[in-house]
Amino acid sequence: MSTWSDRAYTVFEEQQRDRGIDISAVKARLKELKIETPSWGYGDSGTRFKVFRRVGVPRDPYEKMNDAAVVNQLTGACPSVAIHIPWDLVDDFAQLQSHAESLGLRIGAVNPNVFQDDDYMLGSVCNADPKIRRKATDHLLLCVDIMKQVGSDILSLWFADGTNYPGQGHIRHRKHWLYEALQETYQALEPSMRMLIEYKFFEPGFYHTDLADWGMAYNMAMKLGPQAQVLVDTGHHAPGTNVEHIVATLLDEAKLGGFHFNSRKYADDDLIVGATNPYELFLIFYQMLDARLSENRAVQDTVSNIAYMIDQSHAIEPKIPAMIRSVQNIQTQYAKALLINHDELRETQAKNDVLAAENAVRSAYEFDVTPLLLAIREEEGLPADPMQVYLKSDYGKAIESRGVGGSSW
Ligand code: PSV
Ligand code: MN
Repeated sequence: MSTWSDRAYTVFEEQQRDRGIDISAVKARLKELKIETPSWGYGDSGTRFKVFRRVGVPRDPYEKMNDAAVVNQLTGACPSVAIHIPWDLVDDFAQLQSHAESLGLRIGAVNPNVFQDDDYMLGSVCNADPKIRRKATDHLLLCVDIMKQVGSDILSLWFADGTNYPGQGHIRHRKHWLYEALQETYQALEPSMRMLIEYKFFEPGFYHTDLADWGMAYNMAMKLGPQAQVLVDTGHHAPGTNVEHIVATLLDEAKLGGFHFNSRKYADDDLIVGATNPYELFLIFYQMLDARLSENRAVQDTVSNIAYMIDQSHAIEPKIPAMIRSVQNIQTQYAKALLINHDELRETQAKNDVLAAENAVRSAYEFDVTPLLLAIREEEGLPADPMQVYLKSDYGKAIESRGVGGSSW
C-alpha cells in the first residue's frame, strides 16, 4: 500500500475500534463474500428498442467463461458463473465445466429460459395449451439434468408468464398450472439442490404476471418444500417498494434463497448494481447482517446460504469493466453495512430513541471504506484497483479479434 493508504487505513481502523467494531471480523466477512456473475452479462444485450452490437463480445459460452475468469482474477470475488439455457446450450456440458474449472471457475445457477421460444408467446408453464405447458416443464427438467452434469446446486426460475388484458387468461387456473410444473420439477431435484423462485410485477405481461411479487413466490416455495426458496431481484419491484423489508421477512421465514443484484431507476432497468440506489443495497446488507445475529438456527442457516448473484444487461457500457464496477459496488455497500454497531442499535431501539437508532444505521453508511477495501485486496494479493488494471491490460484489445456479433444475451 502507498503511504497515503497506509495512513488512511490506520486512521480508519482506530476510528472503528473506538466505535466498538471488530475490524478483523469485518475483514473476514468481506473476504468471504462471493458474487456470481451471469453469463448473459458478458453478451450483447439492449433495450426493447435496440441491441447495439459491440466489438469483442464473447461468441459462445466458452468465451463468456474466459471473460468471467478475468473478473474473478481481478476481484477475487466471483468464482462462479450462472448459465441460461438455451443461451448457453453446448453439446458437451462436461467440457464446458472443465473449461470453467481450468480458469478457476465453476458453473453456478442454471436458469431455464422459457420465454424466448415462439411457442411461449402466450405463456409457458401457465399457457392454456397443455402441449406448451408440457414443453416448458420438460425444459425445466432438462435444466435439472444439466445441473447434474455441471455439478450445480441452484435452479433459478423466472417466468415471463402473464397477460396483457383483463380476461385474457384464467388467473386461478394459471396459478394451478404453475404449481404443477414447479412440483414436477421440484421432485426431480437431488437433495443437495435448491430451486429459487423469482418474481417480477410486470413485463412482458402488462396486465398481470403469474408470479408478481414475493408473496406469490413465497406461497409456491412454502407449498413445494424446504428445497424451494424465493429469489429477490432488486430490480423487480414497483418504485418505492421497501425491498429490505421483503428481505428481512423472507430471511425470518427461512425462505430467502438468493439475490439478483442490479439497480433500477424506473423499471427493470438491469443497470449496474449500486449505481442509482446505493443506500438500498446497504440497507439490504444491514438486514442480512442482522439476521446473522438471530437466535433462530433456521434463520442463521438461511443467511449463510444466500446465493449472491448479479443479473444485469450491459447495453451501452463495456461489459467486463461494468461487471468489475458492479462487484466493487456490492463490496463497498457490504463493507459499510459491516460497520453498523448492532449493540448500540439494539439499545437505541429498546429505548425507542428514533433519531439515535436511525443514526446508528446511517452513520455506518457515511464512512469511506476505501482504505479498508484496499487493505483487504493487498492482504489477498489482489490489485488495489481492479478496474485500472483491467483497462491497462491487453485483454480488452485481444478480445477485439472476436469482432462484432458475439452472443446476444
Ligand atoms: C427477468 O427480468 C430476469 O430478471 C430473470 O432473472 C431472467 O432470467 C434474467 O432477467 C435474464 O433475462
Ligand atoms: Mn433476475
